[in-house]
Order: sequence, then structure tokens, then C-alpha cells
Amino acid sequence: MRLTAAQALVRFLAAQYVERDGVEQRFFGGCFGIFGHGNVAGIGEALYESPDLLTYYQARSEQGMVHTAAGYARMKNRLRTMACTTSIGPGATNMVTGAALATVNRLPVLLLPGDVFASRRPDPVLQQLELPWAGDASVNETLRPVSRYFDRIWRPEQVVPAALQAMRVLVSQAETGAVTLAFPQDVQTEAFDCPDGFLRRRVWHVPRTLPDEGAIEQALGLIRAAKRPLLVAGGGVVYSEATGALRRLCEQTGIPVGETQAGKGSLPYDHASALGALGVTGTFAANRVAAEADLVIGVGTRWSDFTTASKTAFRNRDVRFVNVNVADLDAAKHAGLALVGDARATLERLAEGLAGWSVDDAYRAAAEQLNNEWDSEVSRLYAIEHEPPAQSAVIGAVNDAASPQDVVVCAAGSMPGDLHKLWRTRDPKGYHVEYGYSCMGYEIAGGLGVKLAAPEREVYVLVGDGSYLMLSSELVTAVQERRKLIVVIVDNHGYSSIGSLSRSLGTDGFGTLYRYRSNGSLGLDSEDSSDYLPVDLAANAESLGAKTISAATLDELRAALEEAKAEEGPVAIVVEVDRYESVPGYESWWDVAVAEVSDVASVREARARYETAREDERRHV
Ligand SMILES: Cc1ncc(C[n+]2csc(CCOP(=O)(O)OP(=O)(O)O)c2C)c(N)n1
Ligand SMILES: [Mg+2]
Repeated sequence: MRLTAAQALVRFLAAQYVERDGVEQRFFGGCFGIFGHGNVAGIGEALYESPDLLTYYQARSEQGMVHTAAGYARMKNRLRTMACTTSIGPGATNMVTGAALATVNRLPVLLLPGDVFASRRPDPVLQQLELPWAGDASVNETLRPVSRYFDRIWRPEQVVPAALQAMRVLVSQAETGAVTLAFPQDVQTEAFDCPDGFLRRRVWHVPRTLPDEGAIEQALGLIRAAKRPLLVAGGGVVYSEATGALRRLCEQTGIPVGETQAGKGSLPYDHASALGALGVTGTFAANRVAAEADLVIGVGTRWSDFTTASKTAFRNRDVRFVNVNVADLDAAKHAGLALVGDARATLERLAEGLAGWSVDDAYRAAAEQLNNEWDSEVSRLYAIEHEPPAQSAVIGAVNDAASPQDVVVCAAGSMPGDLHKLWRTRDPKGYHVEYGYSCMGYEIAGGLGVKLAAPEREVYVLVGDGSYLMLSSELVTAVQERRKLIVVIVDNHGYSSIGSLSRSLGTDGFGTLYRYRSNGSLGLDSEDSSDYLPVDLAANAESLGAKTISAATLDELRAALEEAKAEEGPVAIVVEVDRYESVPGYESWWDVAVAEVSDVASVREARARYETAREDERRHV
């Protein structure tokens, strides 16, 4: 059939399905885009000519739409995603941050940036980068290092192998991330004889691979010999739909579980084996058990520094790691015994091999007691009542208002750490904090992706004032799509998380408040609120089409949340919080480098503390 390269690609994308456990789903839920030259008459024409193939979603920011696709993919456990089409130049490079987020979090997104004319007839075309030393480079080169697969389609018939390679990577649970097919604008419009086979319905099987039997036997030996084993549940547990298998394994063996940000919700918060969040933003329950663990079984975790408290969480001199992961990159970390395989299949296999074995009763009981003690701490922090409200009380109010299956979404600032510690998660998909890239601006855009993926759930987006100001425009897209989000904008007049970090490192909150420049100084932290910048976040959200409610007290917030639940469309609730009433850390540390020499006494003191703390850092080699 004679088709343009763009028409062939759009038809191909519409015909891709994935299947896992016998359940088939269409892989692409639609195509997000912003048109300009470079896609308006190529991909744009193909989508316009056959609107039933892929639903087209018009976005407001290219970065935002990639976040939406990533949020959607995460909510769909990586079995579905969206494509994103852009013009050439700035439209394309605006996707770099979104691509990095998807790749870091191992979430599939397909990026289709426009590119300069392959023919070079209009040379240079508007927005073309000209490098004197490289005729074949364009700005899309910036997408290479943040993509798990990159190709540029120089000729129309090349769309066939490029699209097949793209799908191979997108559906691979080990390889997945951002995939970029840079598409020169003239090539998009050129016709070729497209083979019928390319356009047929194609089902990609997602396997549940088991690790090598020898490795399983070794792991079983290590677990049986352990006295204080700890299981660390990462995002892979959720993506693999392994939460049931995890629960059975824990109940059978008594091994307690700590959770990473992406793995939070692997067990319900009140399960007897649940120690909650682990690491820098962890609970004392998980961090105490981690400190003494002799065997750590990581399942579906990439072992980020937040999870390991910069390699200070596991203090037992003889600690060993067993890593269950589809990706050998992650399975090999911490000199661990690598169990390369699917989380669910592997946990089931381990449970089988551990039949009749269990940790001793005292260890099992200690985990349960820690769970209870931690929950009392959560209750204490939820119940703090003063004005302006403490952030922990805001989290408590939202948690109380939400139903078990509702979803909380967040990404950067002080809120993700507080949520990791305090959110009472009751459903494996109820907690959606993007902390691989911790990208300010993900919150609303990613939340829209969650809502598109799960319209039956209420989606609560918790967003700091700084993150809101960085990227709020996808609120307009939520209005356009008639998708409801409850966006709680938590205002503390600037970058409070970084302000506290800065104070702890001796630099006094420098540059973290939203305030007027005075006496030549900008944003030194202080209690003086008289010169905060007059940003009206409620008016801002309202101007984008959301219903807006301002809440000054906890009671007003509770009432606002009830009112929001009854609404049809997006709602923004603005609540000011106490900038200095923060949730403490619980027996953990984060490695942030401090200047080795400084004229500032507080920095020199921070450096001394830093050097002492660093002595506890392990190598795990
Ligand atoms: C895109 C991006 N830029 C910078 C940072 C570094 N950073 C992390 S948190 C933060 C401040 C966030 O401010 P806000 O959203 O108001 O949350 P708060 O810290 O006040 O809770 C900054 C600047 C980041 N994570 N992402
Ligand atoms: Mg803030």
C-alpha cells in the first residue's frame, strides 16, 4: 500500500498490542502533541486523515505531555503508554526532561520529535542547529543520552525497521524507557510501498521469566541461613503485579518489608510485616531493621541513594544482598546475588523453595510491633493542629478524605519525603510519587496521565508552590479533556525543602524564598513574611479553568476536600503551610557534598559533620 512514512507509522502504532498472563491490551492509549513545522503536515496529516486510529490529545507543554505519558505508563504497569509528537527545534528539546524522567524511572514513552529536512533543501530551516563540524547533527542529539533507543528516520521505508526496534525496547520490562524516533519533516510526508505485514495487528508477549535455577538455589540457601532478613520492595513489585505473591511470601516466612518510593503500596500500610518507607525518607521501623539486617532481598529496586540512605542504611558488617530484577543492571548492584527475572514469578518460586522455613517468632513479632509504633507516630503527625497548618496535617487531611483506591501524586520538594513516611497506602496503585527523577513540574502533568489511565479513581495531586509555578499548564489540558484532578497546592513561599537542606549545610536557606530583593540580598531564609512575593496561586489556577478554593485552616481544608469530591472537573485547593514545622528524619542520612574550605563558619561546621557522617558510608562491593 502506498503510504507516507507518517501514515505508515501511525497505522503501525494503532495496531500494537501487548499480552501478559493472557490479557491483551492495546499498547498506545493515544498520541499527545503540539504541532509546528516539522510535524503539522506529516504526522499531523496522518492523525487528521484517520482520527480513529489514535486519539489525539493537544498538550500545553512538550515536557508536560511526556510526563503525562509517563504517568499513564506507570499507572498501567508499563503495559500501555502514549506517543508524543512535536515540531522541530524547541518543541523537540522541550521533551528532554520528560525523556530523562521516563528513562530514569524505567517507564515506556515513545517520542516522535520532528527533525530538519533530510534533503537539506531549505538549509538552514527555521530552528535548525548548524554545527560547523557536523552536518548530520540536529538538536535531537540531546535526546540520545536520555533514550533507551534512538533512531532517525532518513528515508520513508526506514520507518519499518525503526518502528519494530522501538516496540522491542518499549515492551521489554528490562530495557524500557524513553524511545525516540527523530523524524525529518520531509521524510514524514514522503510516500513508499508499505508492506502489509508491517500494518497487521501485532501482539507483543511480556514474559514472566524465571532466574537461573542455580541462582535460585543459592538464594534459597542464603535466605534459610539468615536470622534477620529484610525484603526491600521497589517499583518492580508493583509493575509486575507481584503484590499478592509478596504478601504470601511474607506471611509464610515472616520476612519484613521496607518500601522504596516506587514500591510504596506493595503491602498495605497496616500489614503486620510492613515496615513502611526505607532510607533517607524512611520510617524508624524500616531503618532500624535495615541497620541490623544480615540479608537484604531487593525486589524490583534500582537501589537509589534515597533507598540506601547513601549506603548507610545497611550497617551489619556481614550484610549480603540478593537482587530480584528483570534488568541485570539492577540485579548486579551491591555485589548482590543476581536473580534476573520477573518479580512475581521469582517471588512465587522463592516461596515454594522456602516451604516450611520461617524467621523466628521474636523477629516476626518485633516487625509487627514496629509497624504499630510507627503508625502511632503517623497519627501524632496527622493530628498537629495549628495555623498555618503543618504539612503533615495536610497530608493527614487528604489521606482521610481519600478512598483506599484513590491515587496521590507528587514528585519534588518536601512533600515526597513526608508522603513516603506518612501516607497510609491501602492499594498498590494508590501511591504515585515520581522520585526517580524527582522532577518539579511532573505533578499536574503526571497526575493527568494517572487520571487518563484510571478514570474511575479520584486523583489527588499534591504540589508545592515552587513546582506549581514551574509547570502548571497541563491543568488546561485536564480541563480540555474533562478529566478531574484534585490539585492541592501547598504554599510555603518557595523552595522549603532546599531551604532546610541549605540551613543544615550551613548556607542559611540562601536563594530559596520567594521574596523581593532587598539590600542586595535575595531570599535569605528568615521568619519575616512581610516581603514575600505577592503570587496569587488561587487566582492563577482559576485563570487556567480550574474551580479554586483557598483554605487557611485544617477545617477549611477538610471542607474544601469534601467540596472538591462533589465536583465534576478539575479543582485546585490552595493551602498555606507552616514553612518551619517539618516532619523529622528517622535515623538516616543523605550524602550531599559540603565545601571543603569556606570563609563561613557554619559551612566549616557542616563540613566537619559531613566528614564524620561519611565514615558510615559503605561500599557494598
Ligand atoms: C526541575 C527541577 N529543578 C530543581 C529541582 C531541585 N529542587 C528539589 S525540591 C525544590 C524546591 C521545590 O519547591 P516546592 O515545590 O515549593 O516544594 P517545597 O520544597 O517548598 O516543599 C527544588 C528547587 C528539582 N527537583 N527539579
Ligand atoms: Mg514550596
